[in-house]
Amino acid sequence: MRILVLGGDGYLGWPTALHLSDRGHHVAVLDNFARRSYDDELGLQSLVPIESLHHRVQAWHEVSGRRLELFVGDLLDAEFLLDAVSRFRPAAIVHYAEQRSAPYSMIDRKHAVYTQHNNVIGTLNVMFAIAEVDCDIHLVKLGTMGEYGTPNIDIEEGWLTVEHNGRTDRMLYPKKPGSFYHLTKVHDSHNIEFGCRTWGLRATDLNQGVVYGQQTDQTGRDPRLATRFDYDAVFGTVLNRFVIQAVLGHPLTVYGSGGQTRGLIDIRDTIECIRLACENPAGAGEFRVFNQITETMSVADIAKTVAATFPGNVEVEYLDNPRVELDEHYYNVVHTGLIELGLQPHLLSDTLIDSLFAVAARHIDRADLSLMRPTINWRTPANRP
Ligand code: NAD
Ligand code: USQ
Repeated sequence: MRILVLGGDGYLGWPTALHLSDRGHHVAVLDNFARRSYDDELGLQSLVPIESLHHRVQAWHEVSGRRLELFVGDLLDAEFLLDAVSRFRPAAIVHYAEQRSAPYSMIDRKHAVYTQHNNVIGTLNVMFAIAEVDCDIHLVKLGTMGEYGTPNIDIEEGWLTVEHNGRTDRMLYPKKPGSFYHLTKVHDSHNIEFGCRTWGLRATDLNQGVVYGQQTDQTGRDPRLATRFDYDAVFGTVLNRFVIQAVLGHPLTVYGSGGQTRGLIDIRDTIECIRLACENPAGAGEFRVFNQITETMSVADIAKTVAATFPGNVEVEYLDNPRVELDEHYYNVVHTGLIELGLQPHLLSDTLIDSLFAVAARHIDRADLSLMRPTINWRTPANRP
C-alpha cells in the first residue's frame, strides 16, 4: 500500500514509517519540524540524540535498501498538503501531526490557542484534502484515551448505545477531557465523524493511551534510526520519565496520590496497531474507533513497578498535583477491536523496563535535572507566560 505518515519525524511517526516500510509498504513522511521547535522554545532535548529527518531517511535507505519519500511542510498550509496528497496518492494517511503535550497546551493563552489551531485546523485540512483527491483514502487518526476522561461507567470503543425516555440511539461516547490538548482530539473526532457521515470518508480514530518504550525492531538497527526519548515535565510521558528519573537517582515524581489510572501501550504495539488499521481499512462512510491500549495501571503502581525493577535505591515523591484530575476513580476500558484484528500485545515486563534503564544510562549525561519538576499549573489561567 502507499501510506503517507503525517508527523513522520515524531516520537511515534518515525518508528511507524520504518515499520510500515519494512513490511513492504510504499511510505512517505510529512512533517514541519514543529516538535523540534518546541525543544528550542523551551530549552529541551530528547535524552537519546536524534538525526535530522533527511539523515534518518538516508540512513534507512542504507540499512534496509528501502526508500521513504519526504514532504517538508505544514498541515496548516492547505495548498502544500493538497499538493502532497495529490502527488503521492496514498491509499491510507496516518495522522500523527499534532501538538501532543497536555502541559504545553496549558502554559498560557498563546499555547492553548496554538494547540487548538494547529490540531483542529490541521485535521480539517487533511479531511478536505482527502475529500478533494479521493474519498476512498483511509484516514487513520491518532486520538487519545484522554478524550473520555475518567467517567464512572465503562468506557466503550467510541460509541455508546443510549436509552432515553423509552427510545434508543447509538451516539458518540460522551467526552470529558482534561486539558486544552486533549480537547483538540475531541474536536477532531467530531469533525471526522461528520466527514464520514456527510462525505462518505472512511476513518479509524485510535484513542491511544500513554506510550512507553523507545526501541523497535527497525530503530534498533542503527543509532542513526533512533527515535526521541523525552523526560522533561512538558513532553516526557509518565513511565518514560520514571525510568529516566530512577537512572538519574532523582525521586519518581508522582502527582497527587498517584491513584489516577491510565491506559498504557508499548511503542512496538503502537506501530503494529497502525499497520493493522491500515491493512484492514474502515468501510466507506464508517467512523471506526479503537481504544489503543493494552493494559491499565495507576500512576502509583507504575512508580512501584519501576522502583522494584531498578537494581538500586529509588525514592518516590508525592507532589501536589499541578493538574486538575481525579486521583480516585472507576476505570474500565473496552479494548478488544485491535486484538480482534490480530494485535498480540507486549505487556509491561521487567525485561522491557531493564532495557529502558540501559537506554537511559547510555545517554544520561544529556539529562538536565532542572527540567524534571512540573512548572505548568492547570488552576491558574495565564494570559501570558
Ligand atoms: P510528537 O510531537 O513526537 O510527533 C508529532 C509530529 O507532528 C512532530 O514531528 C511534529 O513536528 C509534527 N507536527 C505537528 N504539527 C504539525 C503540522 N501542523 N504540520 C506538520 N507536522 C506537524 O508526538 P508523538 O508522541 O509521536 O505523538 C504522535 C501522535 O500520537 C499525536 O497526535 C499524539 O497526540 C498521539 N498520541 C501520543 C501518545 C504518546 O504517549 N506519545 C499517546 C496517545 C496519543
Ligand atoms: N504524571 C505523574 N508524574 C509525572 C508525569 C505524569 O504523576 O511525572 C501523571 C499525570 O498527572 C497523569 C498521568 O501521569 O495523571 C499521565 O501523564 P502523562 O504526562 O504521561 O500523559 P498525558 O499528559 O495524558 O499525555 C500523554 C501524551 C498525549 C497522549 C496521552 C494519552 O503526551 O499525547 O494523548 O498521553 S492519555 O493519557 O490516555 O490521554
